[in-house]
Amino acid sequence: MKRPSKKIVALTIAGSDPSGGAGIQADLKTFAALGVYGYSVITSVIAQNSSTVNRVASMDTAMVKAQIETLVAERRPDAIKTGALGAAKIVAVVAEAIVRLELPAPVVDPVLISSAGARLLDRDGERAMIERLLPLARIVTPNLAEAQALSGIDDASPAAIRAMARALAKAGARAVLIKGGHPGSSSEARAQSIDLLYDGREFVELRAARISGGGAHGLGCALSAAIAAYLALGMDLTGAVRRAKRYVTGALRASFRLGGGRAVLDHFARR
Ligand code: PXL
Repeated sequence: MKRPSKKIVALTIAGSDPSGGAGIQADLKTFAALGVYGYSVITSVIAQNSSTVNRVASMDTAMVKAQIETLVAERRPDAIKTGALGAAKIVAVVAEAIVRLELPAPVVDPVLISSAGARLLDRDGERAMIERLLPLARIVTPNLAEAQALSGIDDASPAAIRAMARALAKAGARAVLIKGGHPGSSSEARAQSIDLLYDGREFVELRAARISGGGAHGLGCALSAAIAAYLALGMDLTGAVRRAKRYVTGALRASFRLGGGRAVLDHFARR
């Protein structure tokens, strides 16, 4: 009989994207690409492809709770990420489980609205995210629109973006990564994809050459999953974020289209 494995395990708690570009499916591919075993708890099922969201159904809270408890009874994950949570009551049940089961501080991808425009967290959920989940977060990874919604700061200047990062840290997140919100006006700045990392003390700008083509469906999912994977492997936070950005840049460079919608990442692009 085989002995229990020493394999590193990361857990994603997120929505299902049956088209495989985002959500649980993207997270599991990212974990696999980075050599980490994936656990996955589904919070909502979303009927979508790379261009349209047709229907969203949230799981009931007891089922979300049961999935987490059943996994943890056997093996504690080495890191956790959360993605689309659907409803305030699911945010609450996930936060409660993380505290009660003493799980690792999660990478929180505060998914509010899909790129196709569908709401993936209800309005009350935004407040629950701020009040219940951010105080537990190892890092929160909003895009600019999500950072604006969660901080209530309705501007996009570099000073405003720093204020958003401070506000989310004040809400309790131990670190904040605001993605792609640093436009700058020079052509040099526009040619780069700049993310802002704040650890509660200092700001670090993470730059990568911008890849033309309008991004890809599920980019944020892959980034937060990669951060969780690298944390699970024992990397420090800044190292995990830097490596994760490099991983998604490679996956984006190899992205392709399945139909008429947005490009999807090649999670297994050669690195
Ligand atoms: O990328 C945001 C996102 C997260 N989770 C799920 C999604 C999407 C976007 O479509 O479908 C399940």
